[in-house]
Amino acid sequence: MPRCIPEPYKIKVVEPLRMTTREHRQSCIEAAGYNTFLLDSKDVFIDLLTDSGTGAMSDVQWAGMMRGDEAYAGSRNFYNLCDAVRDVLGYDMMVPTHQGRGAEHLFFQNFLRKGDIVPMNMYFTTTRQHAELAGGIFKDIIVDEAHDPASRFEWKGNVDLGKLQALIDEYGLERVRMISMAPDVNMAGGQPFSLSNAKEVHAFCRKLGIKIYMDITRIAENAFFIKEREQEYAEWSIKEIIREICAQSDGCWMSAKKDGLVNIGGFLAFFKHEDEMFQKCRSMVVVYEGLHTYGGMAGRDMEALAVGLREVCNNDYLAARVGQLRLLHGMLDEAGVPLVHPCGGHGVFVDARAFLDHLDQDEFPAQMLAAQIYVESGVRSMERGNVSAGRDPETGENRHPRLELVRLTVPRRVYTQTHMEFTAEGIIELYKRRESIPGLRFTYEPETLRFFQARFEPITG
Ligand code: PM9
Repeated sequence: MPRCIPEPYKIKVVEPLRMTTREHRQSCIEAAGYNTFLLDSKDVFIDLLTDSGTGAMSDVQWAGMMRGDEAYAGSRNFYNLCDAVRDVLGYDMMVPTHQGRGAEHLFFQNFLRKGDIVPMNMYFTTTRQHAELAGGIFKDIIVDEAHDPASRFEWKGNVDLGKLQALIDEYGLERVRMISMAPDVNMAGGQPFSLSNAKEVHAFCRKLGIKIYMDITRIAENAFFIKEREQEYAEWSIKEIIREICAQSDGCWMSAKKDGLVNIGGFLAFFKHEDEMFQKCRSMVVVYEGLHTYGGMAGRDMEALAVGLREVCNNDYLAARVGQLRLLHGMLDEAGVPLVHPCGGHGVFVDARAFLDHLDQDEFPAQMLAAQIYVESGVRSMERGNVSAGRDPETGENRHPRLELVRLTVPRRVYTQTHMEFTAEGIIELYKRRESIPGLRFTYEPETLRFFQARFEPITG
């Protein structure tokens, strides 16, 4: 078992968890149409559905909540948040939003022209949806290794500049006006890019006048891997690395519910030379989110985020967080459970295609595996495969991503080592009887972001 790294905090408030029987969980998953998003939280023992908005705030953040200035306009907490964004990330201007997809909506509506190509280091569900709604066409420019769960490559989040060049050759610079680069790439298994890759991408794009907008949702976790693995930055502080990452971009959006260490919130941020985009987004935020000095967040939420952005720069916290993930990853790996390697920054990803190798991808192995993990132990996880990828808007066919994964997403500062051990035990038990697990078929398929609300039934006989 990997050595554990103690958390640099102690527990002050506890929230009871309820263990249920297997029979109860079986009836719950059937009622939920085999979709873990449709389970009620009260029926879940350990909730590894997502790390989004599920973290525990610190005493300083809670104290900040009491300092919420709930004025409609010009709340002092807005200015505190602007200061934190400037200080930690380096961006000059910020537009608050209620969460990440609010920022994506404003960004793509204001930047894209119909038919624009949107190259990204792998898709993310809501990001691609908003790019497509604004008339864009998503293209994957991540390195090949990212699509191979077994590859031990340490920088699976890197952009492949050859793929970007091929898009420019095919569509021309008029249609490739931006790229988006996300740290700790979610759908690839929480895999980081290196700072040297970000710098190469920056130099390449600068030369051609292509803008770089980053989705910095999990930037601190990526910064931790850079400090750990990229010799040149070993002595840099996490904050210095974060600022250096952001310096490779023109602007960003963030779902603050992850590395912002808060339960709700998001924003767009830009450097000074992006004043036009900033003004456009600031004008539009009042239509969809709220006034430009709160953008859908309460004053107290902005204060908690201002504190969270500074707190997340603590290397000891990040070492313990990644250490906890490595513990879970290591226990499963030792038992032979197929996983995405190396262990990522926000979750442990099970290779469902290899786990249930008797199923076809159109029998939704990851969806079924997530359902079975819940029935086995009350642990809720999330499908990140065929269902999440959705259908190609042109052909109407399932997209069939190479990665068919179940994500065990660990909320920040919430669970203990024992919870990780319990989670591993349940999955290892399930692995021993994997051959008996059947596939699924849709009974209801929503048109957009289908993974949230789809329903399924087992394929029997
Ligand atoms: N991520 C996650 O669980 C929550 C919604 S999808 C199940 O991973 C990135 C990289 C994200 C992300 C959300 C968003 C959208 C943008 N970029 O959820 O709207 O991981 O705050 O952010 C989720 P919001």
